[in-house]
Amino acid sequence: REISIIGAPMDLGQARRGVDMGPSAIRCAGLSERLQRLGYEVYDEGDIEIEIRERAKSTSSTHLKNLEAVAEGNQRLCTKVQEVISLGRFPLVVGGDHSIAIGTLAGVSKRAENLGVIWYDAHGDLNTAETSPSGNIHGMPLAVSLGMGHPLLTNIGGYLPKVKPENIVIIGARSLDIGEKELIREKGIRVYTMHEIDRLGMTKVMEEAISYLKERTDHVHLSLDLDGLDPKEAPGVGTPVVGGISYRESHLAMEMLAEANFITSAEFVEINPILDDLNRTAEVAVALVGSLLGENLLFEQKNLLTLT
Ligand code: DIR
Ligand code: MN
Ligand code: MN
Ligand code: MN
Repeated sequence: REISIIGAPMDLGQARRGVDMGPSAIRCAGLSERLQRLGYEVYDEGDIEIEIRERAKSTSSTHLKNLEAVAEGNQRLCTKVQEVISLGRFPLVVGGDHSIAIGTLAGVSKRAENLGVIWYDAHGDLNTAETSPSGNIHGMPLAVSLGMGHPLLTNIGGYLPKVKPENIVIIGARSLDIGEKELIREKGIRVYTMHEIDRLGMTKVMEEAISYLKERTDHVHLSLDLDGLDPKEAPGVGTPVVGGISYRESHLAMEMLAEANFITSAEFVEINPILDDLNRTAEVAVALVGSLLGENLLFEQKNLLTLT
């Protein structure tokens, strides 16, 4: 019943300025008030220290951008997430670019041998140093969590891998690089692309995803990249891709996850307020957090989720 908000103002995993202001934008959109209104006890842990871009050049010979600073920030995030978990609180991480999932997953997966992961994203984030077309680490966190990638990233938390391929479900994919497609096939990762969402409908997609994970685990992390939604509804993201998941489909997905009552940690990432239309994308994120944690349109408060 206790939630810790952890801000991760990371912008070093990608090229565009402003995504480090995401945690602030989400707080402005009323995140902790929204959760308090639902009846949770909310602790804002403040922000993890992240190096500023001007000081974060890569020193080693790698094309991975800002490698050392991304790794250091993620190690700090991992430690903070573990501390929050040891206090019995639900870690709710707000970004920052998606490279922070490396630290979040390092922090949450130690307690669960079979952590499930829902990756709600337009992208697969399954690139490695070899396959990445950009050198941007925000395109790599899911591969890193599988134990693939630069050792400075895969060894965060001091163990690897963090997740098994059969415990991952990707939802909303519509922009996958060649190496990512190969990895998906090779590892047998379950992916619901926009094609499956159009064809089956979000209800069926979520029913399948939930029963697939329920058979395997009772601890599931939600990693939600706001670019999974359509840019018409969530414009404040660095790498928008047309043809995305709608606002209502996303609420439905969150409400079904609330009913499944197996989400034990979550992160909302890639909100970039300087690319946004006012603070709309952060407001969407806060509304989705509400649905994920049991908000109901007809009642002031529904049953609180167990969260542990
Ligand atoms: C692309 C973009 N696949 C890359 N990835 C993004 O750079 O690896 N992930 N935008 O969210
Ligand atoms: Mn992503
Ligand atoms: Mn994405
Ligand atoms: Mn438990």
